[in-house]
Amino acid sequence: MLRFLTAGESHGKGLLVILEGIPADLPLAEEELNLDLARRQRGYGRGGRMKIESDRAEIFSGVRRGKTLGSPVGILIRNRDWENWKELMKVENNISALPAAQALKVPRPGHADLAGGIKFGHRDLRNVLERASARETAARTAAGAVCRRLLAEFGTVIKSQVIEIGGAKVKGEGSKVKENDYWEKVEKSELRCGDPGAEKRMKKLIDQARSKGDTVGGVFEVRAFGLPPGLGSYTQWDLRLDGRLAGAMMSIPAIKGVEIGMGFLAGRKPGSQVHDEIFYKSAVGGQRSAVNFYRKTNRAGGLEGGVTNGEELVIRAAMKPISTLLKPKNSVQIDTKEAVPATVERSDVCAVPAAAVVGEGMTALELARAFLEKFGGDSIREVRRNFLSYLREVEAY
Ligand code: EPS
Repeated sequence: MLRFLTAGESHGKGLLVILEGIPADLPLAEEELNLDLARRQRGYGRGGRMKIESDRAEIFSGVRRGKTLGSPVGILIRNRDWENWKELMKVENNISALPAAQALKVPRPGHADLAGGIKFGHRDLRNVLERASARETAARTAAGAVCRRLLAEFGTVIKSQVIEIGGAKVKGEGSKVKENDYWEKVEKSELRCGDPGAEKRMKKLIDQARSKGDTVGGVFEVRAFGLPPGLGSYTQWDLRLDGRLAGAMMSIPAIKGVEIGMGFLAGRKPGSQVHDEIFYKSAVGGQRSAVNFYRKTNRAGGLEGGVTNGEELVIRAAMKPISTLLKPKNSVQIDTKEAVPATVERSDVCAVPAAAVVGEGMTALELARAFLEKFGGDSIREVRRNFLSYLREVEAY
C-alpha cells in the first residue's frame, strides 16, 4: 500500500518524509520535487518566513542513479530558520534553562494551540504550534511530487488554481481549463489565479487585510486530467474515492470545506440539472483514456459512485483565514486565566495559493494510491503492463 509519514517542527532542524509503496524504476530527480516546493512557497500575501526559507528536498533513500528502488523513499527538507531558533528549539535536555517569558501562554483563536495544549498537557503552547504549523505541508508537497511523477508516467496531470480570496471570485471558472495557455497564466500569477481582473481585486483585499492586521482565506480548485475510469470503488465505504479525496484535502491545515464537481450547489438543484447525460461515440480509438462513453457536462466532477468515470476530476477546498492575527482577538493566559489578547507571531496574511499546491500533492497521493490498488506491481514495468491490459478492455467495453 502507498503511504507516507512526515515528521518535523516548524522551527526545528527540518522536515522528514518516508514514502512507502512507490514501485521500482520510476525516474525521480530532486529537481522535480524542488519545483513543487518552490511553487508552494510563492504567493502574494505570504509573511517574512518565506524570505528565509528556500526549500530544497534531499532524497535520502530509496533512489539510486535516478530511479526508485522499490524501497521506502526518504526525503529531508532542512529549515533554514533553524539557525535562528537553535536555542529555543534545541533537542538537548536543559529545558529548565528556558526563560519563563519565552514560553507561549496565550492560545490563538482558530489555531491548534488550546485544543493541543489541553490534549497533551503542554504548558508551553509552542510545543503544539511547532507541529501544528503549516510548515509541515512542505513535507507533504515533496511526497505529493513523487506521486505526481508516478501518475505522469501514466498520463495523468494535476493542476490547481485559486478561484476565490476574501470573497473576490474569478469569473466563469472552469470555462478555460481546456485551453493550453490557461494553466501557464495561472502558474505565472502571484495568486495562482487565471483571471487578471479577479486577481487585482484579490490583491487589494489582501493589502487591506494586512493594513488592518487581519487575514483572508479563500477557495482553490484542483483538477486531474487524463485519469482512467475505474479508480476507487463503490463496494465499501472506505474505498470510495470521493470520500478519500475529501479526507485528504480536509487534512490540509485551515481547510474547512471540500466539494467535488458541483458540490454544495447539487443540493440546491433538481436532478435534471445535476446529472451528466451519457453519450457514446465509436472510433475514438487508440487514445489513452479512450472511453467511448462520454459526457457533455461534468457536474459530477469526474466521480460517480466513488469511482472515476473517465472525466476530469474537479475538487474545491475552502481555506479559512490564517488564525494568527496581528491585531489579535481575545484569549486567556493559560496559567493566570487572565483575559488577554492572543499571542502575535510572525505569519502570513493569505496562504491560499500555497494551499492549492499542497492540494495538488494530496490529490496526487490519493490518486496514486488508488491507481496502485488497481494496477499495482513492484516495478513500473509491471504496473504499465497491468494498466495497458485494462485500457484494452475498457476500449472494448
Ligand atoms: C505558519 C506560520 C509562518 C508561516 C508558516 C506557517 O511561519 P513562521 O511562524 O515561521 O513565521 O510562514 O509556513 C511555513 C513556514 C511554510 O513553509 O509554509 C503557521 O503558524 O502555520
